[in-house]
Amino acid sequence: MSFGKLYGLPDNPRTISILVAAKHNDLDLELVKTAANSSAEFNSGAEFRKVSPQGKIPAFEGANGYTLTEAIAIAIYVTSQNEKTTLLGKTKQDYASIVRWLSFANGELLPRFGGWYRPLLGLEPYNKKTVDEGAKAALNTIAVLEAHLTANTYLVGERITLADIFTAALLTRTFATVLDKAWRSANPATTRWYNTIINQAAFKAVVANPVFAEEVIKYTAPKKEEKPKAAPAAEAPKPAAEAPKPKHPLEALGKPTLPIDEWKRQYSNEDTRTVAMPWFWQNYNPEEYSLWKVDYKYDDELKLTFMANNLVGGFHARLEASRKYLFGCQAVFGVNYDCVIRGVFLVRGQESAPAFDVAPDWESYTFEKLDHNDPATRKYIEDLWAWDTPLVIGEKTLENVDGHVFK
Ligand SMILES: N[C@@H](CCC(=O)N[C@@H](CS)C(=O)NCC(=O)O)C(=O)O
Repeated sequence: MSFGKLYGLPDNPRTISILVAAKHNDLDLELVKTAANSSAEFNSGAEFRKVSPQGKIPAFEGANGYTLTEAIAIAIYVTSQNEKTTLLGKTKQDYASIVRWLSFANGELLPRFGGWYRPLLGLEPYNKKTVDEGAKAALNTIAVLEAHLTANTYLVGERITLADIFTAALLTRTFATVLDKAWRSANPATTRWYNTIINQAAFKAVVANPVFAEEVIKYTAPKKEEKPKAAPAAEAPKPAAEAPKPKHPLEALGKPTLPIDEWKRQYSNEDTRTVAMPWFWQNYNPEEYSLWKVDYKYDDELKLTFMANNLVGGFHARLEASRKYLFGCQAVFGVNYDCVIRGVFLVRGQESAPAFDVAPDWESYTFEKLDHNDPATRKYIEDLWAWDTPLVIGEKTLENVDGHVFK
């Protein structure tokens, strides 16, 4: 029987730390995939807020009703379920030192490295000066680890403890993005230690293919963000305030008999397979709407699944101007270095371009109109919208790792 639910994401470092600790104890935790975004719909909901008052992950809900937030607290709680665990040290001093490293990893290392890689990943606004300063602060902080591990095999005592598991887990994204080859050869002690920890069976069971960045990942500005060259003063355009607000081309189609918001409500509030989809097929009017398979053109270039997911999130954010005319899901299927982005959208009207060309990166996707009368196509649409089915491409079965709903 499951010990409880862990709300989090499979590639979220804090979530990983708890899953590995649980694995060490052979404790079964049910991972409930929950966005790392306290304003997301599920995170803001009253039910989740009972478990996680700030709407953050990770959050724990025991089978016995006990709830807990804060990664350190959850990791200790899960580890201490095994009375004989060695992961919490032998003495009071060991235990205090373990808590010291948990706190250092969670409160010093992770936020500083996040300040470096999050803007590079597009998760926070990019500003070169801030990122450079973030990098410096992060590297100064991890120097503490390198010094300690030059003199010690593990963080506390002579064997692996929760301090090692937790700190290594919190560094998974850091090694995947900014602690590149050059840094690793200049910091052999941390690199040796990290390799030892991630190669433990319990760690491998959670992170099968840990990623090592060859070079620090690069920030690439979304196309439309590039500022146009300054026009000569004489030709300066009129201030935007004077220009009339352009109408969306799909406004010309008038009001549909099925308001898209009604469908979005069904989708959000009802079980997708048993209630929402039957409702959709009953109410779908192909004269007012069309259905589209929307796939990423450059799957071969995708590397880490969370970066692919980030790409989808950015695309959806840039579709904002068409929110009244679109609904859809796009998901990342596969594993790091072998993943694809697939999606299905409901679009007002019979063309895809008017709804999608509000996003500068829409040309990175292919748009194929779907025939809703075909049973296999219907199943594909349902699978993509229900999030519960892996994608089969040829001989390969790719699991649904993450994604975004545009609604
Ligand atoms: N102090 C908390 C921090 C939790 C936290 O910030 N979680 C992030 C993901 S790692 C999150 O849910 N962020 C969403 C948000 O702040 O909106 C802990 O140690 O568990």
